[in-house]
Amino acid sequence: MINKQLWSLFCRGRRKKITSLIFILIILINAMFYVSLLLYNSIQKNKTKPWYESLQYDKDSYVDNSGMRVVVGHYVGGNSGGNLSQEVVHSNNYAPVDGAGEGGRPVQLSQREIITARELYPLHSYNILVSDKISINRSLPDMRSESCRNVQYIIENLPTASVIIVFHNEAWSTLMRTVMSVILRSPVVLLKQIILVDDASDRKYLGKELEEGIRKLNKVQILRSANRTGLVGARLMGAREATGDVLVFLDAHCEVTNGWLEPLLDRAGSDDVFICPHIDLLSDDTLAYTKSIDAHWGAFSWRLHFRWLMPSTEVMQTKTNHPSRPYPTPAMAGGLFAVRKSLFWRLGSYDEGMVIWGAENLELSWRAWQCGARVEITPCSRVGHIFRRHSPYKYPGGVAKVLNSNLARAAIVWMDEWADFFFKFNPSVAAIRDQQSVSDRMELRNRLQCKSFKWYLENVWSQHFFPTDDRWFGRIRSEKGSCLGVSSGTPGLGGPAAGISCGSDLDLERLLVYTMDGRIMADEGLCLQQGNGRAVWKTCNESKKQVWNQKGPRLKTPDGLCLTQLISTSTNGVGDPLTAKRCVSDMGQIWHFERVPWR
Ligand code: UD2
Ligand code: MN
Repeated sequence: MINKQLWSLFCRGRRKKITSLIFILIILINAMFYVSLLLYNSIQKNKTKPWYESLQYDKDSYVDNSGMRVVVGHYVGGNSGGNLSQEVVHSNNYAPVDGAGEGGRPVQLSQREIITARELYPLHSYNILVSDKISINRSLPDMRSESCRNVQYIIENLPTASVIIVFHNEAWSTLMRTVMSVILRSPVVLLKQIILVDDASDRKYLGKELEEGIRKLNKVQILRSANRTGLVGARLMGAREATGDVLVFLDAHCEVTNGWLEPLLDRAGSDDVFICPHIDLLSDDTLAYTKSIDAHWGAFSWRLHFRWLMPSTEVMQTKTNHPSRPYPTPAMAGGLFAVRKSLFWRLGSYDEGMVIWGAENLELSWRAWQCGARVEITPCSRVGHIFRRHSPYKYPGGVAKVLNSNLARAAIVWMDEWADFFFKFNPSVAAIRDQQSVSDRMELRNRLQCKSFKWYLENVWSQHFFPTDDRWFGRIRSEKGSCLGVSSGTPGLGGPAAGISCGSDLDLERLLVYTMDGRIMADEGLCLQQGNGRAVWKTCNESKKQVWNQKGPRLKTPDGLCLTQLISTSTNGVGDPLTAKRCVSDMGQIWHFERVPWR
């Protein structure tokens, strides 16, 4: 009896096992089939996808962790190849290697070449060895969106262009590649001329050898400035010679791509806009052409450093609905833009008191907006630019003096009470404030009846993070003794929030804007946000996680949690992490608002 039962159990068990086995096998076969199908599809897709689609953005130099912030110019004057022999400094070693860099691909060097490349790097702050291997006629990928490619322009109706490229000690191959890319990719009837302006370069190869390079290219001419004037002076020299309807400015280390010119001219024709291309990245190391992030516009920090930021929600919406439409930007990067010649002159061209490098891009952007024109970016014109980590050339008089006086000029003329804010917290710039003679620029502002900086902030950049009369400004000190603020590091990168030392009244790192809707903003557009378990500094957005309502000495989230400085062994709270917790009677939840006048 027991045996029978066992037998039937065994039998049932075995049948069950076999059925299960068959079942598992079927699932496995199906899964394998599905996986191979996926693999096959992705291989097929990759076959049709161009190689660059898989490229990552250059995170270090262009986009931050949250995918938003970027640094363009670094105000560091590098050494211009101090240890290199004169022969090396003055020679042009352009020797294109078949296929190198074609299609915008990166060029890899051998171990030995890498050593040489490193030695030569300070000459230009990019890899000159790589540049010299790439043909000046190389092909590039087409990074435009489908909808941009589909826009039809009636060429005969577009205005003509004078392309102006200023340079100081640029590499021969890089400069020539900029020129050739314009010639190769601009409709002949639209390109009136290319004007190269040599800002007193001393490299030998930029003399006869450069003239030799452009001799057979009709439409290209060189102007030479006897003295080092800087990019403003050089661009003005070019602009005065221009005969086209539209001035198109480019840096001397750019490569334009297919269809770059038409969208610029189409928009510039309207005579009320400074129109910029979408700037892509040419790697300073491999010269690979890389797509830059789609969602960006230009603005600036409290210290008036140019920054790429995430555009307003409204602009993002327009970009989604009309991907080929130009969109407004509070500021331009400065180097690459087109403008109708008549508008350029009518609006006061440039401030000729600005020397060498810097601040002219902000001055131009403020002037444009405040005086009735606009600054826009067209996503359909794509131009690659080598973003450098250091300036390779000399700043006569010193980099700080040059940059500070340019910034001071721009601030005095255009920023109204925010100029006082800028000077108050930048004493070294304030020290040279009175040395600036800007009466002609003030006169221009009056003559053009330009609007105020307040109008600009409210209407052009309403998401700005500057203090205003209806925002509180100052230091937020915890009962424990430390302050709220972003610990110094890479500008705009944000990160976990902790108490920092309170510093002095002039320390911008410790100063915060507190808005009427409860946002705690630091410089660089960072807002205090409740993250997972820990408060963090993040790019300001419209999320509720960035709202902290002041209730007595407490800062409360919309869910009623209290901003808390966690307890640690430190006595004053410096370094102690911040988070939002249930409100209790804890000194880590008590915050003192110490107002600091912002001007
Ligand atoms: C950015 C702009 C640049 C300019 C600058 C602020 C882009 C991509 N670049 O810095 O055009 O607006 O911000 O001033 O938007 N040059 C001279 N003489 C000089 C110094 C520079 O001719 O004394 C030339 C230089 O060779 C280059 C151009 O001016 O072709 C811009 O200089 P940069 O490339 O060093 O500036 P960048 O791109 O860091
Ligand atoms: Mn540049």
